Order: sequence, then structure tokens, then C-alpha cells
Amino acid sequence: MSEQTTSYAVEGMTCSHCVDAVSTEVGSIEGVEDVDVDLATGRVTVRSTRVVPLDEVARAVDEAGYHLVDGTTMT
Ligand SMILES: [Cu+2]
Repeated sequence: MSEQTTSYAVEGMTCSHCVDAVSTEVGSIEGVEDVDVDLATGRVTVRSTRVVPLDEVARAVDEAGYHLVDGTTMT
């Protein structure tokens, strides 16, 4: 299986604590190898060993206390 890299737009992150929370929750999704969060732009880049369904990412971001911008995947 090939590796996937997908970027998402997340609203509401304001500091490094927010970055840590999102990284931890998204990083716990099955198949996710690495999460990179850019605080300035809200861009969250996820490297994974499978195609991660958008709703799983949205749920993880919600659990962290933030919001995935609807339907947005950035390339
Ligand atoms: Cu914060």
C-alpha cells in the first residue's frame, strides 16, 4: 500500500498547545504516521499508510476541540 499525504484546513488553533492537541488526536487515527500542523495557516498535513476517511479526521479534530473546515482538503 502506498503512502498518502493529505492536508486539511483546521479552524480555531491559537497556540502550541492547540497544535499539540490536534497532533495527538489526529496522530491516533489508524494508519496515520505523521502529523504536521502549521499554526499560522491552520494547515494540518497528515502522512498515512491508508486513505483516511474525512469523517475520521473531522472527528479527531473535534475531539481535540477544534473544527475541520467543511469538506476541505488542500493539496
Ligand atoms: Cu492553544
